[in-house]
Amino acid sequence: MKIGFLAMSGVRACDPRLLELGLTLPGFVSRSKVIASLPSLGLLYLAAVTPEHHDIVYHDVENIDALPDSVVDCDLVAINTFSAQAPEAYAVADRLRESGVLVAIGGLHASVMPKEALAHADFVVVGEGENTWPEVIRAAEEGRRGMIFNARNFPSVDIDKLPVPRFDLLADRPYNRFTIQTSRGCPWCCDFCASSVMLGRPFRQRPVDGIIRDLEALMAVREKPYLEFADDNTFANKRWGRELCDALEPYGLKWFTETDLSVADDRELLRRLRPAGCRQLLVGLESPNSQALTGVEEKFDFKARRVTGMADAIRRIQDHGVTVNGCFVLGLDHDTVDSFQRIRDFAFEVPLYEVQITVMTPFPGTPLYGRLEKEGRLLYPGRWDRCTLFDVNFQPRNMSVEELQEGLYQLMEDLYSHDAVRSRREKVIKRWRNLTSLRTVDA
Ligand code: B12
Ligand code: SF4
Repeated sequence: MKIGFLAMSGVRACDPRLLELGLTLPGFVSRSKVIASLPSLGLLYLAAVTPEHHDIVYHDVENIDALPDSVVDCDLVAINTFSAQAPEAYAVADRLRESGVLVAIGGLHASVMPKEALAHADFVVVGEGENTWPEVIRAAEEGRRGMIFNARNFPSVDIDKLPVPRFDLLADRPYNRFTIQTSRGCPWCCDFCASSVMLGRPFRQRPVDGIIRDLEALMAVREKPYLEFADDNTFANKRWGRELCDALEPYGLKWFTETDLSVADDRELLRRLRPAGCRQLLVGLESPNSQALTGVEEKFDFKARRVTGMADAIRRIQDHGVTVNGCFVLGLDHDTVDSFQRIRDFAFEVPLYEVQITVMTPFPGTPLYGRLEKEGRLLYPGRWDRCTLFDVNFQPRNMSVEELQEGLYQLMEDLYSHDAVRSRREKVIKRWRNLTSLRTVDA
């Protein structure tokens, strides 16, 4: 069979004002451009477990009206879904099926809405795909259709034995960044988290030599790739994190990843990050107000407990030559209209080199979604295209929808304007110039 792997690229937002703002705000646009050009690692893993006798093609599309012929003439096409692009994924799937192509849909959204997805596909996969995908192919070959495969009914994916993602399929593609995965899931349990609650139980880290094997495979395709780790929380385990840094250092690459604030507790790990190539850590701070965070992380109230000392922890990380991209969620249940000002002040006072603000988003399948649904606070149930992290989809508890939207616009202008970005960054660099070890380095 000829098998296609189809990823949707690009960032999404429905609100036209946001799109308009995004086009003019450099801090926002530069990050959007970067992330819009990442390949789909999930599909590259599926390609890697596809039996060798099949022909395979990988494509990503931003404009779903322009499907390449090499996809349309496939026998079977695998499509990945995030909630925000699920309607587009379904539209593409419908079109492919009309042309006689078999379609398999998987990924985060299909994993929580499998019946919905099955209306647009011949096969739907719930959960991780490495062990289920070969079965889907077999079913396609045997003429079976209309099936939901649940990874729970297959042996669980052994993270120590992940195949090398098929980076070779990207050889002629214009990506500027590439993802590698070092771990799956996260030890924490935030009620709004759409990734680790669905696919990440339990939290698993890969052996370091497996990560290096993948890196070398990637470097055979792109000599000096800029890496983003497609992880939820890379440095949850500090000892393993130090080992990973030691192994990465000789490659002289630059990379970015996501982790929690506890990375700042381990000075030895901090010392190894920059030499290993780490240039930025994205950290979910969510709010500078511990009351707003109470209960958000459901196991140990980890996030609320980290608010004291948050600013110092960020400075400690940045003082090791690694910038912090601090992420804040707007519209938490304890947030009021005053919360926007607190975030703005915090970002400039620390200062944070980079800031990301998103709106609290009830993704289907999360505890947050269930709670807001019960409380009758979902404004657009089923409008998955609005699950962008930027569009307001729920009734906030302590402000109106309009106040939340206005707060987002204003904060975007305040944090992402040329002057704001330059001022925060210059302060970080100035601090570096006073540190002997960082006197000559750049971000
Ligand atoms: C890298 C990344 C991106 C890249 C994606 C590149 C690409 N073309 O795929 C970029 C930067 C483009 C991106 C964009 C967006 N992202 Co993003 N992103 C991630 C991140 C950090 C890692 C994803 C990843 O590579 N995972 C590793 C791979 C191995 O896992 P996987 O993709 O889930 O695939 C496995 C299974 O799902 C399954 N599978 C997947 N597809 C299929 C298909 C078939 C047929 C089968 C059998 C199996 C299968 O098998 C795979 C292997 O086990 C996640 C966080 C996370 N941990 O998932 C957020 C995340 C997926 N992103 C998110 C969001 C909200 C977005 C945006 C909507 C933001 C925006 N406003 O634009 C956009 C969506 C735009 C779009 N194009 O769809 C949310 C999605 C929540 C949800 N339920 O939808 C996440 C979970 C972040 C978060 N915590 O909120 N993102
Ligand atoms: S810390 Fe981040 S990745 Fe981990 S559960 Fe919370 S939101 Fe998800």
